[in-house]
Order: sequence, then structure tokens, then C-alpha cells
Amino acid sequence: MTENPDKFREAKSILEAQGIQIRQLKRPKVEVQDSSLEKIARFAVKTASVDHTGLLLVEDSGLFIDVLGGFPGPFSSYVYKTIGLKGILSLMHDQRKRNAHFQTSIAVASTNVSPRVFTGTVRGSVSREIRGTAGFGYDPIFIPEGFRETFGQTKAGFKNKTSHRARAFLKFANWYNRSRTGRHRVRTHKRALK
Ligand code: ITT
Repeated sequence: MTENPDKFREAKSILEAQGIQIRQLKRPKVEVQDSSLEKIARFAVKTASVDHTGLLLVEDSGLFIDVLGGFPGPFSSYVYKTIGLKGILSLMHDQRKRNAHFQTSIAVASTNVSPRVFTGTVRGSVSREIRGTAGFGYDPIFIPEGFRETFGQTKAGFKNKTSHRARAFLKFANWYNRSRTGRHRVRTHKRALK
């Protein structure tokens, strides 16, 4: 369930490697305001799955910067569209402590599967400048722990092995592949409500 083609592309690639196919389902998504990505995703999937027999999947992600008290967190989408990467960097221009993490929470449900959430995080830090053109969103300012380059500078494939999204979707894939007895297809919604 996403309108973000980059998120969908990454999710598709991660899940295909696990033998799971997904596709977008174009239906409105209802989003509550909450500080927890898990709660936001769970609420959206619960609402959407009321009349849907196939397994639905909703993903919500965000960048949480320690020194900013977790901001932008659940507001990552709005902040990206408004102040953008430059705005985040100027908020942090005098900060030496630049620790941050990305989080992805995936909620799945259907009329006969009660909502279940899988979360993945990756720790790292915010770079001092925008670096790289790979990836999307906050990737050009996020340096994963143990590396020097931002996700925006890394080669294709690197992010999908180490990212918050990869971790969350692998948890989902393990559950799905273990519990799959029927051959239900996993569908994602295309968000129509923001
Ligand atoms: P949907 O809600 O329709 O899924 P969105 O882009 O708003 O699309 P999110 O709320 O999950 O999706 O994402 C919040 C923001 O974080 C948004 O600006 C994304 O571009 C960014 N973002 C999400 N995942 C990211 C990732 O893996 N790397 C960098 N930025 C990411």
C-alpha cells in the first residue's frame, strides 16, 4: 500500500528474492496521526482489509534523528516535501551528534488474517551534506552504521541487503513463507489519501 514507486520497487525486489510476488492495489488508505509507525500502518491495514479476502500489506517508513527528538519520524513524508534534505541539514548544521535511524513498519491483514506488524530498523548518521543520487527520499543524507557513504552513494543492491526495509520485509517473508498454506497473493494498496 503505497504511492511511492521507489518504496514499491525496493519491496518488490526484496520479496521476489524470497519467492513472493506483490502488486499494487489502487484503493484509498486511511492514515491516523500517531508517533508510532506501527500504529499508523496497523490502523491503515485494518481499515482496508475489512472487505478484502486477499492479504493486504501497508508499509510506513521514517527517518528518526536522535538529537531532534526523533524528528521527522512519522512526519518524514511532509518534512521531505516541505523543508527537504537542505532543511534537515540546516536544522543540524551545528550538531556534532548526528545519530539517526530509519524505520519501516509493515502491517498485513485480510478478512481472515488479523493485523500483524513487522518492523525493521537501520542505525546510522546524518551526513553533513547531500551526497549521491542513488535511492530516494532521505538516502543522500543517511550514512548506515559501519560505512562512510550515504545510501545515495551506494551501488544498487547494497541498500536492499542492509536497509530497514529489507529487515522488515524479510521478517514478513519468513512469517509468510512459514504460514502459507493457501496460495494467497499479497497485494499492496496505492495510497490515495495523504
Ligand atoms: P506512501 O505513504 O504512499 O507509502 P510515502 O513516500 O509518503 O509514500 P512514507 O510515509 O513511508 O512513504 O515515507 C516517509 C518519507 O520517508 C518519504 O519522504 C520517503 O521518501 C522517505 N523514505 C521512506 N523510505 C525511505 C528510504 O528507504 N530511504 C530514504 N527515504 C525514505
